[in-house]
Amino acid sequence: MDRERRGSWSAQQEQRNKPWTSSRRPLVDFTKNDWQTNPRHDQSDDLQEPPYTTIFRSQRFMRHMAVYMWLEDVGLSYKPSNISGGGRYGVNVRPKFTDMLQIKALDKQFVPSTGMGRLLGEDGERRLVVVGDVHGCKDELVKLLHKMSFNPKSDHLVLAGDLIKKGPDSIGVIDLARQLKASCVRGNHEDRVLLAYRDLHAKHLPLPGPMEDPHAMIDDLDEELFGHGNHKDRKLARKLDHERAEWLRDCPLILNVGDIESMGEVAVVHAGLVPGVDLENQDPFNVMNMRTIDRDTLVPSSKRKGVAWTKLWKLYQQSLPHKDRMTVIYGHDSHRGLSIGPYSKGLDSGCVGGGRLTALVIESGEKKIRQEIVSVKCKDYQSKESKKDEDD
Ligand SMILES: [Mn+2]
Repeated sequence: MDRERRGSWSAQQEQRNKPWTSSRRPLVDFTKNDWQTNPRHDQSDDLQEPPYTTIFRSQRFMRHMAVYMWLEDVGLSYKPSNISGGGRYGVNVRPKFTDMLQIKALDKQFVPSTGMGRLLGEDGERRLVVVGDVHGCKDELVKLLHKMSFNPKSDHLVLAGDLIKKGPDSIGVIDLARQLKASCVRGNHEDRVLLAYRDLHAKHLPLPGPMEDPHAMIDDLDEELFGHGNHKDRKLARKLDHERAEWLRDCPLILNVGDIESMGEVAVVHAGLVPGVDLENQDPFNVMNMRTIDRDTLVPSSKRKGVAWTKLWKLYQQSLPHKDRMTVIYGHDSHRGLSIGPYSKGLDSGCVGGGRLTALVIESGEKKIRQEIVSVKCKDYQSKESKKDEDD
């Protein structure tokens, strides 16, 4: 079918009158676009082809192509200048979330510092300890803190999201974190469990899912087939009491640690940040789920395949003056595992699946800040099946 006939309204009607089963065309073909019906769009102008052959033959074009292909080759096709000035990517028009805290600033007393005036702890230098995805592995968290002789009076613990789910003792991890007065950020698993918690305690139940009897009683939420969320999220949500749920809800999306010498401004998030977008405007879904950024469109994605967001993050930071650079500490990507770069520190080393639980320890000092990685081996709490199915 030629282009004109395909786009014309009468052709669409004709197609529409046929039984839909006989049509092999995608549904999008049946929608009517403005350019198809509005005479303002003069098709003869819009569709006129530029003289491509002349462009292709020009020397300047050939030269640009050669440089572009070289940049592609060395992985530098990303142009930071595209996203300066407040940023354009990853900023969706979205509703304001009222039950989620976007940013929290870490109390100044916990920020590692240098110089004679720095605060000292009970047993010497103060430390900031950031731990990646604990996923309910309470024993391992205890072992890790023990290994670094963690002292809650001089050290401060930050959990980089996904404290809960998958592992044996999510409630125990929350309780330990509260007892240690730890800071935290919201991971994709906290987010889902909090949504399930909200649904469980809502005065009005959400509409039933497609697999559910619309007259089902509340007890049927036990059914694994219930159309909303995941039964594992609901199972944990049911175990949460009001105080624990409130504590989780208070974990911000982004913990702004502040300036640390030699690291610049430091932020802790669960999955990642989109380069060039202010912290206030970072999209919550991306912050909790992203792993890669599409090289062509610069759209962030939770997919594993593609360019790691940290690669573009690093290029972007290097394009900024030193004083404006930012380091992100994150978790979420157990497939990449421990991943320490100059501007990003990835700490999810797959504890719950039999990997390690890892901490980045940042220590104050008279002359300089010290950074150290400490980790412990974990038991394997996951079946082969759930390793394949589950998200980080
Ligand atoms: Mn995660």
